[in-house]
Amino acid sequence: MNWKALLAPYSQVVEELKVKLKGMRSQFEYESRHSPIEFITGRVKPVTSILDKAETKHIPLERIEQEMQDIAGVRVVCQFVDDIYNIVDMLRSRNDFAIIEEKDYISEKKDSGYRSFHIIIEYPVETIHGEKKLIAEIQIRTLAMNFWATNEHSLNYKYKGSIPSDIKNRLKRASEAAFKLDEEMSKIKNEVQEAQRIFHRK
Ligand code: 0O2
Repeated sequence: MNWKALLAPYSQVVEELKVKLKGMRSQFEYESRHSPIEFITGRVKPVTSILDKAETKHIPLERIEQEMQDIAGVRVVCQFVDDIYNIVDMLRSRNDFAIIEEKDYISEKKDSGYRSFHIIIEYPVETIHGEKKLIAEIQIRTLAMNFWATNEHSLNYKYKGSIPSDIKNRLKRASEAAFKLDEEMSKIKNEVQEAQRIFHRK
């Protein structure tokens, strides 16, 4: 498998999506409006992770482009839960890619405690051989959800997917706490935004 050639267009997708989403953020700033986007990150899945996932999900290597949805992944991190749904609405109305699936792990969190909104898109990328439509995943989550997911991801890596049950329980409690934090922050959202506007003007 020529991984370099296979992954090059995915890396272009990630870069293009990052530019476009950062563009949305700047537009909010120019208009002195609260930006629903706190920060954006993106990555192409490392080959070792692709191979691991292909094995656990029984995806034959010749099918990974069709069946592995997160080879290109972009993450949008927001302050408030409402911001997530605003971004989802904005993404739904764009016409530079097609949404093929939405996974709302916020209204229905995963058993692990994971919360996030995933949008799977089909993105047309220009290559030297013409247009290629690639699948990419946009994950949208709050800072609190991101904090939890980052820590849980590290522990999963450390314990190779089998986190001891006492730590798992702690993670579930931490997920509840992150949920509560998001709820409490939503209640004082207007206050926070007003303070941020004043701060921004200075
Ligand atoms: P990495 O290292 O981030 O690339 P499914 O069969 O639907 O459960 P699928 O098809 O992988 O799983 O899709 P899903 O659920 O949308 O998950 C894709 C990505 O979401 C994962 O990629 C993670 O980034 C994130 N994710 C999903 N569930 C969890 C979770 O319980 N904890 C954390 N920390 N992240 C999660 P990868 O390939 O697992 O990992």
